[in-house]
Amino acid sequence: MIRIAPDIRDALAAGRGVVALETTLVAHGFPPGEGVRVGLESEAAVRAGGAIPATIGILDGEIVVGLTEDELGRFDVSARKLGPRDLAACLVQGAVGATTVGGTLAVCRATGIQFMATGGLGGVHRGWPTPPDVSADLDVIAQTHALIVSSGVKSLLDVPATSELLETLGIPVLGWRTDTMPLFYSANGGPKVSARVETAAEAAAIAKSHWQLGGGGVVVGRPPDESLDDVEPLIQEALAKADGDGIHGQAVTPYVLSYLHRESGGRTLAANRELIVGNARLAGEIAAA
Ligand code: PSU
Ligand code: MN
Repeated sequence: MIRIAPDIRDALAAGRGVVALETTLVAHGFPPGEGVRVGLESEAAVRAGGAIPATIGILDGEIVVGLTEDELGRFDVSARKLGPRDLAACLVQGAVGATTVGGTLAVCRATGIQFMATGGLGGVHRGWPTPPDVSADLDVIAQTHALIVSSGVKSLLDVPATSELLETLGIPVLGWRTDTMPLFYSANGGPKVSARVETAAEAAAIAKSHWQLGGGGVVVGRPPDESLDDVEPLIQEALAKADGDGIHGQAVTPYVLSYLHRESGGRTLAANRELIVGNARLAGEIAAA
């Protein structure tokens, strides 16, 4: 079911750092064409950090670990968005499938990949329990021996509730040179992290001892280099619009992200691209450490 590119297979066998990258943000997080560029820049950033990138998605009935540039080009808006529940149906039905954080980590678990980078984690959607929409990302993170670098939880969600749930699930949230969880586009105002880290070696050592103690996923929250602190009113507008347009479930996040990219005059798009590439670089450094 799984095809692993030779360089990744060799790196895993030799115990070198491999960083998984997802394809949902490529297919559904950016305007057409832009997502592929972000994916390729992320791969280069992982290499610059000292590790091997492994971009993951489903093509032609196979889970591909280490997509080529041509293959990555097939991940457009027509791709299915794959949470962990969606992998098997996509494989059997031969569809193009873009993995979320949860879908990607399910593949990490099957292949022994221990590191991943993304933009923002899924979590508890605002308004819980109507609807009772909690991203499958959280459950898979709790169950997987992997360290995920993100800019915290996407701020279109209920971040304080997600932070509580991360604690309940026993998931450490390490602040990268910060005491608070980054708020995706913004560095400021998030809930407290469980511990602050200053170096890649420190983050790697904490993950290693967490795993030796039988723990699962570890989140490293890296604040965006340039903080956008005025996006909240736009987020509220976007969520109201999504509700009015009858957008639910898996479609909410892509709808809101593209609304923000459009209505902010491209500011959130630039911020999102930069934070994803920066997270990939840091994940490469931690994986190498
Ligand atoms: N980070 C981004 N853009 C994205 C995502 C993360 O900057 O589009 C994706 C990830 O794939 C994550 C998903 O798993 O959003 C969460 O979607 P949901 O809230 O529907 O579970
Ligand atoms: Mn959901």
